[in-house]
Amino acid sequence: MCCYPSPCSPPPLPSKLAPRGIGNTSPANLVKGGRPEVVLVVGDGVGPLRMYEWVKGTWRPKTLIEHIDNGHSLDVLDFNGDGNLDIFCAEVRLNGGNPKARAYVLLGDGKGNFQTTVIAEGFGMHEAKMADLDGLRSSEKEV
Ligand SMILES: [Ca+2]
Ligand SMILES: [Ca+2]
Repeated sequence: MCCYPSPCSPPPLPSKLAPRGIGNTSPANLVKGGRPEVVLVVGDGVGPLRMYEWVKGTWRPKTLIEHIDNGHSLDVLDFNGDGNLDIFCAEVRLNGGNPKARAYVLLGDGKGNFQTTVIAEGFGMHEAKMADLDGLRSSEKEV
């Protein structure tokens, strides 16, 4: 298992790769093997949800969702219990802004590919996390 900082951890992302505004970050081994990947989303602003993979000495970006509006919630866990890490991301709906705020679950295949599902729309979340509330290895939404 690699944890930053350690000899097997890649260096921090260059600031030019980070999204503008206050962003949420989640490092995790979304592509099995190798070093952990980093998932970034803009917290205060509009921008993409991206995963960065360390490949041949550089961070390779992959856009997972092009448009996220104030993505204040970001979490990585195995949502469906298949052994591959998944991503949860949700937008803010503050004071009536962003009336179609969405929450997403991206089911990973352990190879860097994801199946994206909108699990809620018009229901804003702030700093929401996913948790297994019943111990059955499936995650329920905790807000
Ligand atoms: Ca990896
Ligand atoms: Ca999974």
